Formats: sequence, C-alpha cells, structure tokens
Amino acid sequence: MRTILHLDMDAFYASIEQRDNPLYRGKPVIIGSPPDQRGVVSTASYEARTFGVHSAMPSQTAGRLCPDGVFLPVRMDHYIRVSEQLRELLLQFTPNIEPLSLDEAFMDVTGVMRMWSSPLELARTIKQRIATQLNLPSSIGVAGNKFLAKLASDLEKPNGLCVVPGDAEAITRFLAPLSVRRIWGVGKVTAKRLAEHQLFTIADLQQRSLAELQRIMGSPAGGEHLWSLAHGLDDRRVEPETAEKSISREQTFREDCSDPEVWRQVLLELTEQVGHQLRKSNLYARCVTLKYRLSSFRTHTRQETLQSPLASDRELLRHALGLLEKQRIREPLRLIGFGVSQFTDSMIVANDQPDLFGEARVEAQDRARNARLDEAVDALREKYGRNAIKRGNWSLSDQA
Ligand code: TTP
Ligand code: MG
Repeated sequence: MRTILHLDMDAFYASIEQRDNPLYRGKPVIIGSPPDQRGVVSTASYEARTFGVHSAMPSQTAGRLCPDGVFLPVRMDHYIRVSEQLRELLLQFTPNIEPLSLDEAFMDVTGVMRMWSSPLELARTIKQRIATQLNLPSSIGVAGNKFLAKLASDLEKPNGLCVVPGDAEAITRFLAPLSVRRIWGVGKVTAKRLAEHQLFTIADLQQRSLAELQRIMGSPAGGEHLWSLAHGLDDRRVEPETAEKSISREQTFREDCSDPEVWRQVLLELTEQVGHQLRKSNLYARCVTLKYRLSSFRTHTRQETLQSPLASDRELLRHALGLLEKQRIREPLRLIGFGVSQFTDSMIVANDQPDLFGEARVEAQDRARNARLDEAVDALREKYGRNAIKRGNWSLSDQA
C-alpha cells in the first residue's frame, strides 16, 4: 500500500499577487488579458470565482461578470521563481516528487512514512510550511494512488486537506456520492454523454460493467479509464523528474477546450517553463514532444527530432506550434503538454549540415541570437525576479 500526496496551490497566480500586494487581498483578482482585449483568464482569486469567473474564460466575459475585478497581467517569470521555491520546500520531505505544473505535484511518501505518525500529520506539516515560508495557501489530498490523491486535493479547496480511506470498500463508499465530473478526464462533453445514459454519480458508474462503459464511451480505452477510476483503481507510478532524461510540463483544462488560440497560449507558457528549466540545467534538447488528450480520453504524443540541439524559448515554441499545427485537431482538448528530451550539453551544429553558407548559416545565426536573448532574460530573472522583463506576450503570429 503506497501513500501518495497530491499538492495543488490555491488560485496560484492570483494568490501570489495578493500576497505581494496587500491592496489586492480580499479583492476579486483576475489574472490574464485585460477585459477590453481579446484573450483569456489564466486564473481568478476565490473572491472573483464567486462572480463565476474562472480559468480559460474570455477576459471580456470576466469583465462583464465582475466589473470591479482587479485585472492583472501574467508575470510568468515571477510564478516560475515561486514554483522553484515550492519545489525546494517539497524536496525537504521526499525526493519522489513528480511536478505536473507550476503549482501542482504528486509526492510518493511511502518511504518516509516511518518518520511521521500519520499521513495526515505529514500533510499538515507540508501545508504549514508552505504557509509560513511562502505565505501561500495550498490544498493537499492524501490517498493510496494518484487518482484518489488528486481528486482529494480538489475536494476541500481552498485551503483543503483531505485523506481518502485505505480499504477498497471504504474507497467505493467515498467515491459513490461524487459527481462523475470529479473523475479525472471527465469534462462537460463526457458528462453530457454519461447523463444521456442516466449516469450522474460515480455510484451510477460503479453499477455498470466494463463492457457497458466501453460501449457508452465509444472506445475501449475510454471505458476502461472510467471503470477503473470509478472503482478507485489507478496504478500509475509517481515518476520523479530526472533532468537527464526529460523535462515536461502539461496543463489540463477545466472544461474541454476547442479554441486553438487558447491552445497556443498554453503552449507559449509551457514552452517558456520548459525552456527555463532546460537552461537552468545547462542542457540542450534534440527532441521535442507535444502531448494532447482529446475529450474522448485518447492521448496522443507527437515527437520531432531536431537537426541540432536547442534551448531557446522562441525555438521551442516554434517547434511546439509546428507540431500542433500538423495535427489538424478538430476535437476539443482535455490537456496539452510539452516536453523535451535527448539532451546534450552543448549547442553543436551537426557536421552534416549540407549548406553552411545558405539557409543553415542564417539558422545558426538566428539560434545564436536567440540563445543570447534567453541568457539575458534568465540572468535578469535570477537577479531581479519579479521585476525582470517579461516575454510572455509575444505575438503568436510572430513565431511562424
Ligand atoms: P490550477 O491549479 O488549475 O488553478 P489555480 O491554482 O489557479 O486554482 P485552484 O487550484 O485553487 O483551483 O492552475 C495553476 C495555475 O496555472 C493557475 O494559477 C494559472 C495557470 N492556468 C492557466 O494559465 N490557464 C488555465 O486554463 C488553468 C487551468 C491554469
Ligand atoms: Mg492550483
């Protein structure tokens, strides 16, 4: 029996802004594009959520719902720094940490449990340390597997702490009354399909056979996913990030998202996070990976092996957008992820470059320029942190 923690910070970007500026505390803070521009909300403080504002909502809608909202731009460089401090703090408890995004991580604490009287005590301690050292609110779920831990961290948000019972019968009872929407991967579209078959709660799912759920979902994998999770079964391991092998970040949408502009905006942020980590580790990547999960639960990964290794945000984004473009995705997405692998420690231009005086040379010059730009940005970020320059708002069309 393993003990898995899932930590998810509360209204992460908004809580950081409220922490840093007392004037914003208790106010509906909305992070993202301004309400008079095209663009979306990245997140909203819990005060703003009472007006119905949420992540990925067009900012114009948020402005209408919450006219007195405090709209602030995304300060990605700053959030990355706070996320790194969070990572350091968590590493004091266990090295078995799998970060999912800037504010979210799984921790397999099975091996360190003998140092604590109970998982509850450990989770409380982590929450307290985050509160005192980072001055930020967090929520933790504790369970025997990833699915249950993640579900639990969301159940009592904000400032939640929820421990899921250990034995199979108690798990079934724990899950039974919850809405199907609580299941990892079930968004609006899937929930609607399930409702057409009178499936509203997890108890409703528990009463159906695997074959029935596969028929309803229209896919063997989708049905199996639902059936396993409805019974609280999930054997995915916590995979600590080994910088030597791969670096990746992903984002799950609250609702299935069919707006390609939002996909691109998410990719912009993910590539920036991956690029920062890559350069911090002094590595260059030879392989980029785009991952996406459709509303039908099918998960796809597409890789591209690069002629020569790279580490610049701009190039990472260019390849990420290129991969996305090629997929011609016509369905709503549940999740987008971006990762890099096949590392080298230098940006050697391959010997077999066919034409060092033509295109390849121009490319090499571009790459050197991008590298210098990234270096400058990273140096500023390290030195000045929150006040460092921000590049998150490049026009996406510039990237083509
Ligand atoms: P979440 O953990 O999903 O959201 P949150 O921390 O703001 O709020 P809570 O966990 O309490 O529900 O995402 C973490 C950060 O990622 C969030 O603060 C902003 C960013 N984000 C986006 O930029 N766009 C999105 O669509 C989502 C869901 C998150
Ligand atoms: Mg969060």
